[in-house]
Order: sequence, then C-alpha cells, then structure tokens
Amino acid sequence: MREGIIVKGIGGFYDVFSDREIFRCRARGKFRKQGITPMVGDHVRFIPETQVIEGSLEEILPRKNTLKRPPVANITHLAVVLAAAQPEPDMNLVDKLLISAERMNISIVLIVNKIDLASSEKIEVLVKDYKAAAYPVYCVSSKYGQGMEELGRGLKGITALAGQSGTGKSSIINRLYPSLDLKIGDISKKQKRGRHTTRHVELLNLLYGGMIVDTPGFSQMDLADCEPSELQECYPEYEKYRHKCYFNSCAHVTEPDCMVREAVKNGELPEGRYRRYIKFIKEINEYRRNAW
Ligand SMILES: Nc1nc2c(ncn2[C@@H]2O[C@H](COP(=O)(O)OP(=O)(O)OP(=O)(O)O)[C@@H](O)[C@H]2O)c(=O)[nH]1
Ligand SMILES: [Mg+2]
Ligand SMILES: [Zn+2]
Repeated sequence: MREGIIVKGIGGFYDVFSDREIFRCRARGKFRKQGITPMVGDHVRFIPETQVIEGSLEEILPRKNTLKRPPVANITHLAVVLAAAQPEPDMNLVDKLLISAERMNISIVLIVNKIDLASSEKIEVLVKDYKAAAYPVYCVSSKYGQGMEELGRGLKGITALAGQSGTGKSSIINRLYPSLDLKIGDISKKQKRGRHTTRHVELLNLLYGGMIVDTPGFSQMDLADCEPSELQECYPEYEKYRHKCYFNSCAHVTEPDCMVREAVKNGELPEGRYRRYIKFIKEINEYRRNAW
C-alpha cells in the first residue's frame, strides 16, 4: 500500500498526491458505512490503480484538525487575506477568522494584499493592531509582486487562504504557482467588491514547497458556538495580562482592576482589536439569550 495526501475530491473520486504523482482513487464502501467522508488534506493509505480497476482508498490516517470552510484536513497555516483597499478591509471579519483559527490551534499568517492601492500610512495602521498578537504579517502586491517571494518561502505544510471576496486570494496563488491560472474575478466597478469566483476545493503544490488551498471569499461569519470565556483565549496578546486581573474569571469587559482594559487604556494593547472583542462578546451573549 502507498501513502499520500488527498488533493481533490470530484464525484466520488479522490485525487491522491504521492511521490510527485497523482493517483485517482475511489473510497472503499466501508467509509460510507462508518459515516466518514474523505477530505482534501487527509493523509491516506491507498492501493494504486491496476489495468482493471481504479485506485482504492483503504485508510484515512488520524486528522490533526479539520476546517469547515473550506473543508480541508491537516491545515498547518490559516492565512487570512485582506486587501489594503478595494475592497476596504472588514476588520470584524478578519478578527473572526483569526478567532476561528485560534480555536482550532492552527498557526496564523496575516496577508495584507494590494499594497499598491494604499498609502504606507494606511498599511501601517492596518498592521499595527496585530503586532501585540505577534502574528506573522506579509504585506504584498500579488499584482506587482512585492513581498511575494518572502510569502512563498514563509508557507510550510498545508496553507488555507481565507478572507473577504475580492481580496486577491486566487491572484496570490497564481503568483506563487504561475502555471496554474486560477480564475480571477473582476471587481465590479460600482461596488468595489469581489464576485465569489472560487468554488471548488483543491490542494495545490507551491513553487517553494508546501501546499495551498484556495477558498471562495465570504462576507459574514458568526461566533455562535463560541463560549464567552473561550473568546479571550483567542487573543494571544491578552495572555500576558489576564492572570493579573482581579477576578480569575475576568472577561475584561466591565470588571474592576482588569489589566487587559488597563493595557488598552494606556496604549500597550491595540484599541481596535479590543473594541471588536467587546462587540463579539456582546454578539455571543445575544445568541445565547436567543437560544434559551
Ligand atoms: N491592484 C491590485 N489588484 C489586485 C491585486 N491582487 C488581486 N487584484 C485584483 O483583485 C481582484 C480580485 O482578485 P481575486 O484573486 O479574484 O480575489 P479572491 O480573493 O480570490 O476573490 P474570491 O474568489 O471571490 O474570494 C482581481 O481583479 C485582481 O486582479 C493586487 O495586489 N493589486
Ligand atoms: Mg478566488
Ligand atoms: Zn480582565
């Protein structure tokens, strides 16, 4: 038996990448009986095709993690892509994507694309909020190539790109993988918004090693299944302060002697991130009230 990684699923078949070759396999019936669906990113054991039958997927190895959108397993990095302009970045969505990656323990990369469309001051402001969290930030222009090589070299293992529609996720992959020619959407001139052009899920081998998966952009996300107490753990920059809060269970909202709030007040922690954090806490509490 051989081992490989599922890079694509189409109509009941799975393309498995192994030793620089792709093998088309059908999943054994036992998976369906067990209610298991193979996913892109799965490490699998398979029997390659013979002249009479197509390859056969025999075993799925334990998954390190699974992403729902896009449905991919064993992600190393979630790269959250925002555009410096066109479309204007939706920082609520950026932070929610970061939160979902933190909850899954997936390492995070932030990509600010389209730096050719904004002043360096504007880019500096966007990036500033994420310094304290110490996320790696790449400022790039997939159109003109700035920062792209460094980004390509920084991505190891499997990377999933996520972000608002039109931020340039497919364009970034096309730059990193020139022969590919993914479909790029025209931004509608009137709305300056993307057009949801990317639909299928496929793992692609990158120029500098590693694999990447493109995803359709989305515009909304909810934190409905997140516990309020869980949310603060998704902010690495609060780590240093939270154990000094007066209350052990401090949620850093209105509690007295809260060191997180203190740090925001005196400028040690970014205010924008904190404001959105408070907004998300309210959102979560709202869901919970409605659920009862
Ligand atoms: N000026 C400029 N335009 C860019 C850059 N990167 C991408 N674009 C343009 O932005 C538009 C959207 O790019 P896509 O790559 O389709 O964006 P996407 O994030 O894949 O969009 P969805 O698939 O809808 O989520 C296209 O018109 C690109 O040509 C850049 O660095 N600078
Ligand atoms: Mg796309
Ligand atoms: Zn606190």
